[in-house]
Amino acid sequence: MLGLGAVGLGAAPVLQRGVETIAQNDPTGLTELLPAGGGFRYYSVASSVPRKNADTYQLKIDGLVEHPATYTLDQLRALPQTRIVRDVQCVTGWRVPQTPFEGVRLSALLDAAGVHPEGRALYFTCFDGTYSESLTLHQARRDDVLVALRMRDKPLSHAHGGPARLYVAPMYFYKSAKWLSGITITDKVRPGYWEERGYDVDAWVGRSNGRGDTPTV
Ligand SMILES: Nc1nc2c(c(=O)[nH]1)N[C@H]1C(S)=C(S)[C@@H](COP(=O)(O)O)O[C@H]1N2
Ligand SMILES: [Mo]
Repeated sequence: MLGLGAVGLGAAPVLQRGVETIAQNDPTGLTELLPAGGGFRYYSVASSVPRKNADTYQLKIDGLVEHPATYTLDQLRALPQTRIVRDVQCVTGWRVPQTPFEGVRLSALLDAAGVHPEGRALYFTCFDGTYSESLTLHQARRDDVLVALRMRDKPLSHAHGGPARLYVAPMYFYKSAKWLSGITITDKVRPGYWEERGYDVDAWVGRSNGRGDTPTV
C-alpha cells in the first residue's frame, strides 16, 4: 500500500503540468485528475500526449469516401462554426452543466468527403496514439455532433483535447474523443477504446450503461 501511494505521489507533479489538479487513484486505471475548479475531470488513457498547434495539427478523413482529405486547423476554422450548449456527462456520474462547445459539424466534413454507399460507420483515432471511438453514420450526421475547436468560448486547451476533439452532445462524454486526428469511414462499427472494454457504442445519456445516472432534463 505504501509503495502504491508513493508511486501515485511521484507521478502527480508531471501530470499536474498545465492543469491545476490533484492526482486521484482511479479504479478504472485511467489517469483521472480532479480540477481545482470548473467541474471537469481530466482523462487520458495515454500517460503523455504530444502538443499540437496550428502549424502541426492535421485531421485526416479516409476510408470509404470519394475524396479523402487532410484538414489543417486553419482550414477547419474557416468552415462554418456551430455552437452548442449542453450538460457534459461522464458515464461515471460527474456532470458539468451548460458547457458551450463550438466547431465544425461532422456532417459537413462527411458531405465534403462523399461517403460511399457501403459506408455505414466512423472510426475515430487520436494523436495520443491510444484512444479511439466510433459512431454509426446515422449518429455522425446529427446536427449536435461536432469536431470541436472551442470550449467555453475559448480555443480548446490541450488538457481538454485541443486543438480539436470530437463532441457528441447527446452521448456520454467518453464518445467525445480528445486530440482527434483521424476519421475513417468503415462498412460496420469498429468498437472504440472503451467499447472494446465493455461500454456501449450507443452511449445515449440516460439510456445506456446504467451506473445510476439520472438523465439530464
Ligand atoms: N483521447 C482521449 N479522449 C477521451 C478520453 C481519453 O482518455 N483519451 N477519455 C474520455 C472520457 S471517459 C471522458 S469523461 C472525457 C473527458 O474529457 P475532459 O478530459 O475534457 O474532461 O474525454 C473522453 N475522451
Ligand atoms: Mo468519462
